[in-house]
Amino acid sequence: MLKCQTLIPVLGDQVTRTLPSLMGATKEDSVVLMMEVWDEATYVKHHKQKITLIFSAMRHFAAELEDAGWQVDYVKLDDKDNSGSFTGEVARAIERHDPEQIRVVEAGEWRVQQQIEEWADKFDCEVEILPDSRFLCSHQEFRDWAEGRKHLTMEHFYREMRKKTGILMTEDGKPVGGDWNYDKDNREPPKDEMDPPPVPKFEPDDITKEVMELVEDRFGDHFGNLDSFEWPVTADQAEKAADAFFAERIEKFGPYQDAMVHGSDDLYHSMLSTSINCGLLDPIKLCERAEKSYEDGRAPINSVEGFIRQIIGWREYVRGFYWLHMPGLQTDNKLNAQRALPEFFWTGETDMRCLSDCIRSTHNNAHAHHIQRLMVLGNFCLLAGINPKDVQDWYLAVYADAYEWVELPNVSGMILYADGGKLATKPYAASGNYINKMSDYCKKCTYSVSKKTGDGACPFNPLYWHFMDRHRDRLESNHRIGRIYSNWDRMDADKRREYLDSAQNFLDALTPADKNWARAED
Ligand code: FAD
Ligand code: DLZ
Ligand code: SF4
Repeated sequence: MLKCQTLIPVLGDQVTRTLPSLMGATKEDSVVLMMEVWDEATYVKHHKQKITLIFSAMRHFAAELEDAGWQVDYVKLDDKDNSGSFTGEVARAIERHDPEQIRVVEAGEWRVQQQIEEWADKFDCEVEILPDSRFLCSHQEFRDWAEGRKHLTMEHFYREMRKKTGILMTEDGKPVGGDWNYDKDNREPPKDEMDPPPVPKFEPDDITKEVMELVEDRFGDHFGNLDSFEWPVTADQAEKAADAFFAERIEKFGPYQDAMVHGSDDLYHSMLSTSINCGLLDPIKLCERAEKSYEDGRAPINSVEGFIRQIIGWREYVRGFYWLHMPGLQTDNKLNAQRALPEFFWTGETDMRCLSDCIRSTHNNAHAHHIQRLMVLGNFCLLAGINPKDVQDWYLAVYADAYEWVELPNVSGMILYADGGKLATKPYAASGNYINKMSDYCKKCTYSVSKKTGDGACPFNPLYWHFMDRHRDRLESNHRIGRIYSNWDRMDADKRREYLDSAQNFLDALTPADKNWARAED
């Protein structure tokens, strides 16, 4: 087997042509190691489309590297001696190549980083762990920013990132357009005349088809539908998907960012998170393209600023937040939520039309857009008091863009308030009113959104007050939410009882999932 000086392991979310470990390495005396491993494919039972996306992107990237003259050692899942783990595969590769050095980019996830940090002790070669320059803000920079702050407000962090990049900044250091944030213009409900252009879909090629067969064969019992797999799996395809977004959809991205339409899964969203997170697209370049759309007069400031804020704001912020609070974030449960995830999260079988539509999209596409994840699925889990572990596992398993560094802060912090308010200043709790305002779901729902309690009432209505009532001690002193309690106190006692009884009846009738479908059984 080929001997080399440097072994360069490239993980499944590192399929980036300009990956720091590849830059500056010499092709002649390096071997790039890519590994399909059982541990990664099953630490949660990922959606079939997610495994297909990662394996296919890895196989295409390996072929691209080989074409560019790299020596690639690619371990397939079904290779006879595959050990099933990153560390096991690096050990085997060391035997094959006898390297003097391992050069690897830090892992996105805490779990994997723990493994990488053990390599220097385990193996008889030097291990260099490089920072992941595909993010704007390093772990240390985020820690420095967080140091001494009472609250880690995303908006403050975001302004620092705007200044750092100069994106949407004037020459004299002011935000372009005069405001930092145009969110107030980005809350349009859906309109009948909305006609979003279709998102480009990519027919599976032979490599992807082979992976799909493997996934059906080895992961057939995982959640999700593989028939509709059409995600970009190469950098060129991802670039085409980005081109279409900037040509056709960014203009209306802002106004309809929070809109939801039954059966309409993309609307004006970019649908680029799967490509950004595995490394096929450069997030900063996307922000620069968005800025250019504004400068060229092709998109309004509220759309462009909104898109850029999601990326250099939220995306960078949640990553910094994750590394600052791990591993504790995984087990935080400050609201002491103990209920099991209902079965319908896996089957989609519920009369709640909003939830069934979001779960349908999740099952068919391994995707749901942000407001569906936050204000329908997430809001339900918060109000119903579903335990954080079940919710984390579900979100990590079912979305093709899910990696723990981005999923966990969104789940534990943003939707469940399980971190006690470190990320969000208040829980994102809402009654059916909000969903009715921002979607067309309620019109044809079995439940009536205007009915507050009793048979046929939208379950979100009583659940909202049940949640508020049971967490009064913690939430009443929160100045952003506390005044709600004067409305509650103004209701007569019978009405309050009706709300609480309706919610309790609904909760008692929920069927819990018969097992945690996101975890393999021991
Ligand atoms: P767009 O609406 O077009 O937004 C543009 C980009 O902004 C996205 O591609 C993404 O990179 C970034 N972005 C937007 N919102 C967030 C956010 N809250 N956190 C981080 N990045 C953001 N996003 C993931 O990439 N992976 C996840 O596992 C994930 N889990 C989530 C769980 C919950 C409970 C919630 C509320 C949100 C989650 N998000 C996650 C954020 C968001 O829902 C997705 O990034 C978005 O739906 C992806 O679709 P899009 O590319 O069309 O996004
Ligand atoms: C998500 C995933 C899956 C399903 N499988 C693999 C794999 O077999 N090999 C691999 O290198 N990466 C995989 N990934 C992505 C990794 O989980 C991801 O690189 C880590 O989360 C990084 O911390
Ligand atoms: Fe969802 Fe309630 Fe509207 Fe039905 S009525 S779609 S359950 S918000």
